[in-house]
Amino acid sequence: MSFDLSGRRIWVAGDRGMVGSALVRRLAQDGHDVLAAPRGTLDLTRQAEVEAWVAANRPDVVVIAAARVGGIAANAARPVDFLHDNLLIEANIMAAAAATGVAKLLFLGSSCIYPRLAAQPMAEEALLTGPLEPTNQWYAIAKIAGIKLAEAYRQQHGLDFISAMPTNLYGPGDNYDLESSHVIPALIRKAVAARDAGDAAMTVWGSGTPLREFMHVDDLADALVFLLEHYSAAEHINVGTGQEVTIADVARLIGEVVGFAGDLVFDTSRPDGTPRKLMDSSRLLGLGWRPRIGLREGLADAYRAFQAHDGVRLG
Ligand code: GFB
Repeated sequence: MSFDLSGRRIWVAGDRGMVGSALVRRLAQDGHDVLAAPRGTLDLTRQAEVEAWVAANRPDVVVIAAARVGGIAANAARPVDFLHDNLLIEANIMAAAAATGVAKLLFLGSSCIYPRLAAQPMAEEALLTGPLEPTNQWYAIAKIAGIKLAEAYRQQHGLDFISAMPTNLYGPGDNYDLESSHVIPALIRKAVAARDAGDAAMTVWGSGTPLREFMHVDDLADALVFLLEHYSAAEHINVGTGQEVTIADVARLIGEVVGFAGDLVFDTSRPDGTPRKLMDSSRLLGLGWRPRIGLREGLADAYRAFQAHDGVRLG
């Protein structure tokens, strides 16, 4: 299938976030303009505001890149925000998009939708086959509801709503707040601080043994454009690199990238989360898409963005 984005009115909800801004950059490379609500003018958790904005701006294509997101500690600290706000954001946007009759909608989930102990690598069929990882179950339940809601709109109203499940992401525009961020921005910031202070060691949460699959957000943005153009099916589709690394190894690599040669100290009072989270992205690869940015190169770019304060949020 081929869907032409040229001349479409494209709305990237969440265009100021790490994923949304990367997608806007990628769409601009192909010459596409995107609609954007001026900062502070649209609260996506308010149904009436979302309906009014969509009715006034009449997008043809909608990407739901807006979400309450955060790392392992933020998920544990703010379960209501992660469940309630994400349910409202996705439900409001899909309802408004359906009411105005968009040609295509792409919903974004996360690899944490899969069961904690799912067989690895995790294929799309692993959804709802077992219990979730407790540290991010609130976010996962909201994202599973979003996948099912998109599927329901396809089934009941015949709309071209699709869902993509990215693996763990990092890159320019990330959140670097040490308590609420994901692991890569936290460790870049900690490694830079330890290097500058001449510290002998830096602290890494948990045991260092969990495995994660990381993707640079520019690769994700490229995959999302590919999916808008080439994917139309009820089933969600995984977006990963197929490469996994332990937290200890990614911490060492970050040390190398930023020039911190000290030791790692593992703080096991902090949670590990799910032991392993590798996605099976063979469905996407089978359609012909490939990631391009290796982990070392991607980390160097994230460090560059951090140093340049390029979209960096320090909390
Ligand atoms: O990236 P992260 O917070 O999220 O943590 P998850 C990944 C791993 O890195 C965990 C360890 O084992 C952490 O204990 N880690 C080590 C650290 N040092 C640090 C640190 O300084 N900060 C952080 N944050 N982690 C998230 C979910 O799970 O993944 C979200 O909570 C979402 O809902 C996201 O799905 C993609 O990979 O464990």
